[in-house]
Amino acid sequence: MTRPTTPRPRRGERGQGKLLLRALGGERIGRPPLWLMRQAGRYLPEYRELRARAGGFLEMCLTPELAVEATLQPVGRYALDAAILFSDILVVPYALGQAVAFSEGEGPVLEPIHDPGGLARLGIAQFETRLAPVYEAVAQVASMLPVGTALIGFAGAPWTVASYVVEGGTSRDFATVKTWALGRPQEFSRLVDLLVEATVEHLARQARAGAEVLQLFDSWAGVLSEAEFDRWCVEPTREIVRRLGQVCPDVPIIGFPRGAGLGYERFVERTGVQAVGLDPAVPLVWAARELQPRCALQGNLDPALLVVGGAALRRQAERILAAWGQGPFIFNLGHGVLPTTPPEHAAELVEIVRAWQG
Ligand code: 1CP
Repeated sequence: MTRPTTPRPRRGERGQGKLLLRALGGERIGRPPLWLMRQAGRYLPEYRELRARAGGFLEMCLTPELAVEATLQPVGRYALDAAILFSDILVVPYALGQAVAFSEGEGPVLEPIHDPGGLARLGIAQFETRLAPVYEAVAQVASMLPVGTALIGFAGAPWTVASYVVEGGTSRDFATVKTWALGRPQEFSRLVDLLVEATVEHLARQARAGAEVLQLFDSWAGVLSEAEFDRWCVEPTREIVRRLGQVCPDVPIIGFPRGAGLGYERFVERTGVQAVGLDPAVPLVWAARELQPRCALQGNLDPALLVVGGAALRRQAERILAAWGQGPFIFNLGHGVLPTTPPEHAAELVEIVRAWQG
């Protein structure tokens, strides 16, 4: 493949020269772009310090100065090719009217909803007002990023967000949400339809405020059987991608149906995403052959290797680069940075990827 010369990007230009956007445009790049899921977070001492000052986690997401600072922390520390907005997938149920809290050490706690009575309490009336600070944070970050760094906005995909809405927090077996989805699918689809609408709104607003790429996190897609995966992951994602294509056609979308296994293939075929995020279990050769001809790949280093560092980190990073660096590819982890990660290991990874010559 020939490599077109890159025009030098000017500050504020809606960046054609940015490596991330070039990879999402289907280009194979000598040194792939790199960012890390959950790149802002507890493994960084400056994040822990900010978090202690901020008080609650939701307050941090909804106070533009704090969200902006957290977003910029990893970008200031490492030479990453993208910033991802500091926020959370659970701001959507919060803005729909559900009580959402983040308790220290316990993760998110929501007032669970599992029937039409509960559904009736949710609505989009307050949505834009409640999330206005998030869009303000996007606009501020967009004006502050270094030339060449792309800004990613995000949301949870409907199935994953529904799992928190229904279970009331993190689940081990997804028994309540699956019982609803399998037992009363017509009723459950009302929740999913509402989440599709809210997600489109939320992502379109981030794009309008300056996000150049959008990622949809379907972190719990891997617990669904084949037909359910189609109905609650693939189809809602396809609808979100279709609707965003009407309102912000130039903004590429990365889908991440974590744990989808062979289902990744159908996800890529049906949804129309520009890139797919792959978890660490996905075989490298299979993905290069079956998925990469259709869209850009993103992933898939095991986050535990970033905790380990050294030779083991280098060996697997180079395997991934060799397997996927020949096509459109964005280097990333296969899931979020673990809180126990030594910050210097992230710097090692940045060096490995930047030094790679495909
Ligand atoms: O106390 C703290 O500091 C809170 C820890 C934390 C952080 C740093 C939470 C609570 N959310 C976040 C930020 C966050 N969440 C980002 C920021 C941008 C980044 O740097 O990447 C993003 C993209 C998310 C997305 C998110 N939140 C997902 C999808 C990705 C994934 O990890 O699977 C999910 C499932 C959530 C829910 C959530 N929020 C927070 C926690 C601890 C959880 C997960 C709990 C669980 O495992 O169920």
